Amino acid sequence: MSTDILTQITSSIIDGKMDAVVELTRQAIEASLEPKSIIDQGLMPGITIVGDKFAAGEYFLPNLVIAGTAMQKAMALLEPELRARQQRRETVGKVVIGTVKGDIHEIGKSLVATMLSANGFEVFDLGVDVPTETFVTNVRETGADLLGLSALLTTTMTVQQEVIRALEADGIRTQVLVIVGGAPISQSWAERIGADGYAGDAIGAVKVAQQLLGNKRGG
Ligand code: B12
Repeated sequence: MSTDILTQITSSIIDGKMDAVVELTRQAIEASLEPKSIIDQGLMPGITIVGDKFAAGEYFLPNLVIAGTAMQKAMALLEPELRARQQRRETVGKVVIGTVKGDIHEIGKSLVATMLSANGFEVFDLGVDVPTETFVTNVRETGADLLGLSALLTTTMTVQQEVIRALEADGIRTQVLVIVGGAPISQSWAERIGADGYAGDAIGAVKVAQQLLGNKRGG
């Protein structure tokens, strides 16, 4: 019965049945399943398959948005349970993310934040139109491993460079890995401004984040 609910959670994520994901998660909690098992054996396998299907061109952006939102809603139910059990999920790393100053494009940044969170990162989403100094302060205060900067406008992409300079001026650039993204952003832009990584979509962002952190920890 318990494995049944978990399997159903997995397939509901894959099929994009958002209400079913939430309802099954609620049922699993009521059936006293461990929150950690619900995440690791129910939700995670689903979101991983959705990511793979997106990468293979079999799924499209709406699939990713729906699955990500379903996962986020289910996690909102599970977080209090985890806290009550002092069983907070081990996080892969801390990420501060936001859309740079002057830019209010939010959808892509939020999708990247959701996918990182779904993959075990602790995410501090600062929102949109984020002042450069706010990025610096939050990186310092959270002790973030990674900083994600989103920019959708050719007029705001230069602000990514400004943030990197501000981190340098603050003396914390070496403590944090910076990844950049957004429609006008490219690998060569990332290299030019001294960012550590670039990804063109949310799945790529997760891969780059995992790789960079693996390298950092591996020495
Ligand atoms: C929706 C949209 C809006 C909405 C935003 C709503 C919201 N709440 O987000 C509204 C209507 C508000 C808007 C406003 C404007 N927009 Co607009 N907008 C778009 C549009 C159509 C889609 C953007 C989007 O959400 N895409 C879907 C998401 C999922 O994709 P994405 O953002 O690219 O994100 C993915 C990747 O880039 C990457 N990624 C994103 N962020 C990050 C971060 C990291 C760290 C990493 C690793 C990866 C990553 O992963 C994401 C997920 O796959 C684009 C066109 C386009 N094709 O991009 C124009 C576009 C970006 N907008 C444009 C413009 C000009 C504007 C305005 C200036 C219009 C105006 N004259 O007022 C204003 C700007 C306001 C401001 N100051 O920011 C231009 C930019 C042109 C340019 N080169 O500068 C575009 C390209 C349209 C065009 N072809 O002219 N916009």
